[in-house]
Amino acid sequence: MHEKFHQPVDAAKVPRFAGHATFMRLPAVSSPKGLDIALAGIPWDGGTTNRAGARHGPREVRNHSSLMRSTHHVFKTEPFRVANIADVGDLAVNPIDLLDALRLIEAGAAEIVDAGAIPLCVGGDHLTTLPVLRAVAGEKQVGLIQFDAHSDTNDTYFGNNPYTHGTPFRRAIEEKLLDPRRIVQIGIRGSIYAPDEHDWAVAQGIRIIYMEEFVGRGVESVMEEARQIVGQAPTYVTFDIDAIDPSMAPGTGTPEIGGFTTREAQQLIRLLDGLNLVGADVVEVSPPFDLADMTSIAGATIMFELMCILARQVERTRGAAIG
Ligand SMILES: [Mn+2]
Repeated sequence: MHEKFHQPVDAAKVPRFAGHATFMRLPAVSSPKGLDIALAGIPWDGGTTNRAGARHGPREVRNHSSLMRSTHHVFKTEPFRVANIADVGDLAVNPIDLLDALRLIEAGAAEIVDAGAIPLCVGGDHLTTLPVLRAVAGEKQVGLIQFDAHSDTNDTYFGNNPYTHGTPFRRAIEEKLLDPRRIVQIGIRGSIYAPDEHDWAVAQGIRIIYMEEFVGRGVESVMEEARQIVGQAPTYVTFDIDAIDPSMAPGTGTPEIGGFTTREAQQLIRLLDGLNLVGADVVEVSPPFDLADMTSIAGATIMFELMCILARQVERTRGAAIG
């Protein structure tokens, strides 16, 4: 049967462990033109303050994304039939020059946005989200739903260095890429540097939902509030794999116990359905610290869940355009 969109390699014909490792076993394409959703790697961890290794995330997530099948079992959505999706490769990076890396990543993300595709990126450390936000925000500020153990709104590290994976969302607010009143951070926990560490973020209007509050309220209640905060205006979703408990996702740079189960993570993402998303990412998968590939598998599955949400949005938008 002729398909109008890119299709993954059929696992009934070529086993999952064979062939080229691309995201979701989709074709690797050299340009995002014609795509609805562009899957991109950002193999860069130059913003990491402690345990480096997330630069190896995209390659291993590609490998383990071969476990994903064609249909979302809850929505019954077939993402590859309702949206044109492909692996656009890794965005260019520079492992020894932080500012050049940020420029290169922004340029790569801008190519995706300019082609009219929605970027779904795999980091890389969490600083990789900043140049992607520079590309997607454009004229208008966007909202943010952030699943994370850490707020990532600190000011500077090691003297006056403004760019680390602990600072991206402070920079994004200063650069007016994000509307801080439309930011919600979910799953924040762990020891902090000082009692007032989150005061700046709260003063900007960011809604921080600590893990303790999440445990008391549950998935539905928290996501109902998150959806109200971002509304129907353009919103970016960022999923730091350290939001998940290190017993289920140990391969990450800054593990914090007391995290989400992988099942809660899936439930949280499914409740993003119906929002107006301009991009999404999964960051901080660090294969050198992984055990039995469990973090890469979790990362690939989170990516699949996000891809299905984006595909459903593409389908809705296309249906509205046709009338
Ligand atoms: Mn983070």
